[in-house]
Amino acid sequence: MTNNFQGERIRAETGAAGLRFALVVGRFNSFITDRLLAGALDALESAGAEKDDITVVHVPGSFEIPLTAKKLAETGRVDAVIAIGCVLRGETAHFDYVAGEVARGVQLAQLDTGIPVIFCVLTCDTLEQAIDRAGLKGGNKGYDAGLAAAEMANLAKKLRSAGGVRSGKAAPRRKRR
Ligand code: INI
Repeated sequence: MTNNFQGERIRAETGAAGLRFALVVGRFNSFITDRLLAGALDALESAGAEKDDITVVHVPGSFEIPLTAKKLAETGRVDAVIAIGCVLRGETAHFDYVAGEVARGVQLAQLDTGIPVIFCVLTCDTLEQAIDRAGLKGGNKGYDAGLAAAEMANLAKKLRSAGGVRSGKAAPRRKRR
């Protein structure tokens, strides 16, 4: 159906050269978050990001991620932020509060600042599920987040730049007098 689409189609570059990134990493469940961080750094560097253009900030747990991500985005010195955490379901409702608030806060951080904040916070029922997503069966979600950060950084830049999007319907032509 989209094959014969005639309008404007925007695709962002996926390279990370010349772009600046900040990664906010929760120390809680660091056995998992360290691996997600390694995956994200691997993806960014494979995509061409320079080490000097990457800042890693450690915070106690996932609950602290949104404020830190927002402050980093507000500096105007990063093109994308990656939020890395791991929330594991325990026996109380704590999981629901932490998982819900980090998701909501990360979304608010990117909507409030206009800087993409990539959500790489695992919310799993078991440690095994988290391990699977941090380098084993399910791949490494940190790596995926690194790729998403590069693409979204490029897309946000493109949409910000003048003329990034065509203005929709062409203005009706004026008759020459
Ligand atoms: N933080 C996590 O990142 N993952 C968890 O699973 C978790 N649990 O289960 O409690 C967790 N709690 C700490 C929380 O993020 C804050 O650091 C803490 O409440 C201080 O504000």
